[in-house]
Amino acid sequence: GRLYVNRVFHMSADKMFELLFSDSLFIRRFMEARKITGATSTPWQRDGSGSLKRTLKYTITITNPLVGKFSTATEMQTLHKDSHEGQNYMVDAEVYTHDVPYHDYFYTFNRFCIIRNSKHKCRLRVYTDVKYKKQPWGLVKSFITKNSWSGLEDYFRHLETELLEEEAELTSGGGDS
Ligand code: YK8
Repeated sequence: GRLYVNRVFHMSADKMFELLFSDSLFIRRFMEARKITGATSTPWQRDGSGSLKRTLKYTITITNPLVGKFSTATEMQTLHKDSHEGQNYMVDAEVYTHDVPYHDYFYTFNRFCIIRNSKHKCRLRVYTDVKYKKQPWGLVKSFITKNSWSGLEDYFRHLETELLEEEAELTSGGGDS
């Protein structure tokens, strides 16, 4: 896998979690900028092991010329039970893109770690991996992997940029940060 984001932000771990994993203005605007439409989400619900789970569905717009312009996607998120409010959060997300070529072979695994640094600082780490449900022919596999990495890199670089913007807005004028 790859580590796409690994940086300290001047905001609390709670704030970071709220920005990324609730129906925040931030995430709504970000989705709009990425042309991700029709997003629906189940509420966070506790499973047998004590973790919280939710399922998101949306349509993504794709810029890769090899692929159709849109794809529906399903994202299953797990907030691990040892995530302590105000401290650290770990969210695993499995993303299935249903309408891209070879969609039945692979999915994407994203792990978000939000680690409290101090009252007003946290570290965000996003680790990503392309996973295979069945083994494709070698050339196909490298084709999928290569095309997935480029799309993911673009996405997470953009997310990091927008988070830095948000951080700047939060720390300017706020006063008590
Ligand atoms: C989520 C992984 C692969 C896919 C795409 C497919 C290439 C198909 C390969 C063929 C277009 C928001 C990606 C990047 C679309 C976007 C997905 C996003 C960024 C040519 C063999 C959508 C996180 C996420 C996970 C997986 C990404 C797809 O929050 O290359």
